[in-house]
Amino acid sequence: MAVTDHVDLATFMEGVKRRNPHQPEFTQAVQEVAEDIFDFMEDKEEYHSQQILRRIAEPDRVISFRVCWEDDAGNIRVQRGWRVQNNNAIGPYKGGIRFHPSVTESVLKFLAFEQTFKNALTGLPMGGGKGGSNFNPKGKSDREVMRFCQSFMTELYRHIGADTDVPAGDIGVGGREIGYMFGQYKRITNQFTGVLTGKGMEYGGSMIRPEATGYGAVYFLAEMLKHRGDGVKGKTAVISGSGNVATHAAEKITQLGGKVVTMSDSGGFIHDPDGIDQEKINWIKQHKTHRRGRISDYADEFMGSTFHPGKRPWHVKCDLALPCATQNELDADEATALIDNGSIAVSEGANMPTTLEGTHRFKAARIMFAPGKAANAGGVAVSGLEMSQNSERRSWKEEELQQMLLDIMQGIHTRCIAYGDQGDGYVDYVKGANIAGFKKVADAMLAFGVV
Ligand code: NDP
Ligand code: 2IT
Repeated sequence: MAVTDHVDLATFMEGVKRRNPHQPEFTQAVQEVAEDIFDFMEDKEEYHSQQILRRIAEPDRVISFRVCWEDDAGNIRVQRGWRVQNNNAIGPYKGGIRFHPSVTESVLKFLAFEQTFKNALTGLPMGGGKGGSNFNPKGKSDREVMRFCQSFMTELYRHIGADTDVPAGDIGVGGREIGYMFGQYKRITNQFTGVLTGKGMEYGGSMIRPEATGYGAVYFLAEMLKHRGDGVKGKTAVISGSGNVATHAAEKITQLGGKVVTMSDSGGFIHDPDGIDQEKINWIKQHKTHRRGRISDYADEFMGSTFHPGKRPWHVKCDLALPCATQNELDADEATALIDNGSIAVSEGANMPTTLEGTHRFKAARIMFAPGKAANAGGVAVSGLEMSQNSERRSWKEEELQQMLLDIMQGIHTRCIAYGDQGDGYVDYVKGANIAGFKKVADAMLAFGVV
């Protein structure tokens, strides 16, 4: 007879909050998943008695370390680095690295927790992890970024490996940073392995990895619309962010015949009622990624557009909304504004961009709402394909990879329907994604016994 009581959701969450004080992002992410999983587990004794959710919500390990580096002026700078290895029940830990001043243990624990379900949803054999640092790449020279990346990897290298833990990019970590980190890993270990993904094409990277998250988020959106007999063509989209995910989401919306009217960064948003076409998207990519400029400059460059300092774009009327910047960037009132303005679908390119209350409002309004763990899984999915190509020591063709990405996003949509279809025409994609992701990880954990 099991000695463990069946706790209810409230008691479970009390425990999570007690054990993780001052970690609001982490407890928020656990709450959002637990709300669905407790319903699902109702009649499943084994998940309860084996404490599966409690175990997934306790990272396998959290590694934290000091990162020292020297800036161009000769000052010694000290940053914090982390790698959260959340769960490797179905494959090596896998997930990005974020460099941003807002990075804390709580942020990385939430991201690693989410990643565990997301990676399971892709159908590929990847566990969940996330890492990063409170390093701020803004305003730093290339050499400063290089020295920081080398110092970061000088500690991280001992915790990762192609079959152990495979990091990639995230906010503030793109091709340049992956290059510096891969170079340092190779130098220290004298091994050329697929230890990172998002690599350059010259040294083991995969075609379409840069595009995959944004494209995937739009493929998922298109699947949701198709399920209702609709499509992206002719629709107006509001997008936040102007980095990797946002620009590629904008590109795919445009390719499918939609019109993107906003993009943003941490300084505010630009509104272009004429539409942000491919030429303008190319300008944003150049300006934000290569010149490391500000989105506000867009309004000086393109006639008819306006910049709204310190504001977010969710009050602009649209059919489709794609939050693609950061966590908690769309709150309850903004969710209501979108609903009141007639938006029909939201696809989260970012991780947990909608607050818990915002999510509840979208669900209550029964609009199509794709949570990040489903909608933005295209990036890590192509990372998984990059791992396969590295293991095989060959590269697949772009057309093959495009098709695989589309298939994977359609597969995730099908898995969400399997557990999220409410039987009355409404699909609760949050519930579907949480349960489908949980079940795969949970069943693997049951097979391993108590570990
Ligand atoms: P980038 O660094 O390329 O771009 C981030 C964008 O978000 C920038 O426009 C940035 O503005 C803005 N932003 C970042 N932090 C804040 C903030 N605190 N407030 C307002 N704006 C902010 O990152 P990505 O595009 O790669 O990542 C965006 C989101 O997508 C993140 O949530 C990430 O976790 C998620 N994601 C990324 C994947 C990937 O493959 N890259 C995969 C799956 C999810 P500014 O320039 O002013 O900093
Ligand atoms: O949040 C994410 O899924 C990512 N940042 C991508 C992770 C990866 O390993 O490609």
